[in-house]
Amino acid sequence: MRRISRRNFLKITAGLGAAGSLLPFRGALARSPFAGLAAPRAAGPGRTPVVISTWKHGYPGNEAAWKILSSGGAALDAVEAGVRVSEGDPSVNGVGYGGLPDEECKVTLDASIMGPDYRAGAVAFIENYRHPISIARKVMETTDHVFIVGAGAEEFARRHGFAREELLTEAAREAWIKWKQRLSDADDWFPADLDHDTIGLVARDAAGDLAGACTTSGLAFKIHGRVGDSPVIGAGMYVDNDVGAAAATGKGEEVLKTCGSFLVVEFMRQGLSPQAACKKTLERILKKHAAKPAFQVAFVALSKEGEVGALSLQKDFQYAVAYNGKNELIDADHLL
Ligand code: SD4
Repeated sequence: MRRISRRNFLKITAGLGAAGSLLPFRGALARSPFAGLAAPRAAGPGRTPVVISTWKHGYPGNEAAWKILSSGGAALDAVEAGVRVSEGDPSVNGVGYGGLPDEECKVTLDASIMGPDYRAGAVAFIENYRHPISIARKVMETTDHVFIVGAGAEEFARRHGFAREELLTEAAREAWIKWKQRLSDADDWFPADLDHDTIGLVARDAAGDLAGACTTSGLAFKIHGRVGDSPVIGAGMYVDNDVGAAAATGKGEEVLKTCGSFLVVEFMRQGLSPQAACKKTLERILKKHAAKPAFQVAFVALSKEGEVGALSLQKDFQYAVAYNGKNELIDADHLL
């Protein structure tokens, strides 16, 4: 996997002609072979598949999504398959199996999914199910509800045949013990030294339809019962098939208060590019804080036309973009 900085990326893309204007990050992507995958089936100008996702594990997530999109599959199937990769990977400590536990050493998971037909499903505060995204999809497809939480969501999953399992890995348990040992009066349930990991992944298929998925174990060592932005439609993720899609990562409380992903899509509706929409949304968050915040928030966004954008408050946010048979991990620009 090759990483490029945004600055280099901009250099690479400088000089692309007008024909490149619909293509997300075309120059950069053209340089990175996306091994073994076929070229997308384009359905006309502005109708090629695109996937964008958060963090470095978005890269393998994009691959799984791309496999579906490149064979003509639906964006909804692609986003579910994409984030399931992180959910099943124990080395990703903010999602699914291997996710860091809450303050009671319980792994509680949140997820949301939304399709092009304005349907959505979500679960939150759910334990012992590795793939909450698929449970969220079941909520969407088999009920007229959108959001089921806690014991009710677990029972819903059990009845639909999802397998219960222990999700706390040895590494996550040890991390919890270390956190416990270092607890002090100054602890605010927000350990600054842990990476964010939530995967938000949005995609467009060859038919031009959009879908999004977001899944997380939430903030490490959170208060038992705490739910962040990720499973909340419009906060952690949002799709409007007429306009665009967006997903968030970082401190969920800030994204919740801003209705972050919804706001990104609304700014796109007003005519902003995905990049400008992410920027304006992050500026909205900044405006509400007198002092320079220490927390991280980042967005990825995708327009109906297939343009992508990504931006974070703090440095060290990475996102992955798959387009035209290529996949690329990119260091995002940041506001602070
Ligand atoms: C949350 N937004 O629960 C999530 C955490 C996150 O990467 O994004 N971590 O607040």
